[in-house]
Amino acid sequence: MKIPPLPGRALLAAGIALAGVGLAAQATEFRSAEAHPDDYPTTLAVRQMGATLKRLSNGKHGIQVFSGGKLGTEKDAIEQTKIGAIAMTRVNVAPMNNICAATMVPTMPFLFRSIEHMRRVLDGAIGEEILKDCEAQGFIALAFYDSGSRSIYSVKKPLQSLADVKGMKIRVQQSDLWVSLIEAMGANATPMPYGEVYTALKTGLVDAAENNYPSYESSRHYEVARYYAKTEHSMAPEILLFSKRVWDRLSAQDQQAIRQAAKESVPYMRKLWDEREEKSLAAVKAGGAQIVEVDKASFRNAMQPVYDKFITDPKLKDLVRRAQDTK
Ligand code: GTR
Repeated sequence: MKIPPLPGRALLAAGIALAGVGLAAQATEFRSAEAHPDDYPTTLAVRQMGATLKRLSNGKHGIQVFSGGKLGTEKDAIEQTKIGAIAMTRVNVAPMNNICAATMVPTMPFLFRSIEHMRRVLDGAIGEEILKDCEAQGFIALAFYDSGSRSIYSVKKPLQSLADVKGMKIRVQQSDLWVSLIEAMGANATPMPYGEVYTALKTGLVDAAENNYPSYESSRHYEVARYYAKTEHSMAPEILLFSKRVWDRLSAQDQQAIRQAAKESVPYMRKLWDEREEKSLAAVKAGGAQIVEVDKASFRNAMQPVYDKFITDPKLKDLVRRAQDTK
């Protein structure tokens, strides 16, 4: 069937109008997608960014955050942002790995030696280059947010070394890199959206998943997967994406205000994050989770194939090398 061109275009225009994307001069509440609940550090940080933007634009622009995955999965939100149906989204870098190659760099297993190292790398030129790399794909990447380190949690038995992970079915984010990373551990990777993981763990569709403490707690995954093995295999951060399509319709002054508001939300987010990590750890322990120390080297030693497969392009090699060399 042939789709008539005019109504299609009219629909798109209506969609863009609904998205709150008007003329540059118009006041706008930019819609932003968020997978986490209202009290999560990422949600609070984007809300604070909205307040800063209000101030910087003399009340003209703000941000309306749709928390709890109301606007769909992270993959959907990225797609909606790309076409300009929504103006912004806060996602993890993982679902961007297949879209914007440079986002693979901060996802790489055991790349960062500590939270401080990660912050130094992402706050500097390397971080800027990675953000910039998403522009050609239709995204103005405004900032990184912390996401701590990710570890594997399982339903049936505690994991202590790589040998224990062999053959397990582990949920991963929707990223080829993540599939390979888990396969390099000798496990089977099952990619699926975040919102489906609780049920997948509960029904035995997967044996394990992996995440940081705040997500492990707020998603209540700890209620079904009680063994949290401190593999700390990746510090894949969060990323704040603005639609280039929407961006290009804004004045230089508005663009500058948005960039500044995003940057100003980063230290606030980090403060919330550090507090939340502690609170979440205490909450999952109180809720019956067991935190298990692991033979970390056994996991780290298995990761070379992931670097060999994904860090082949000279630009990515250079970014990884410079990140490793950052003191
Ligand atoms: C969380 C992250 C979410 C989402 C989730 C997942 O740590 O904050 O944006 O990516 O992980 O595993 O899907």
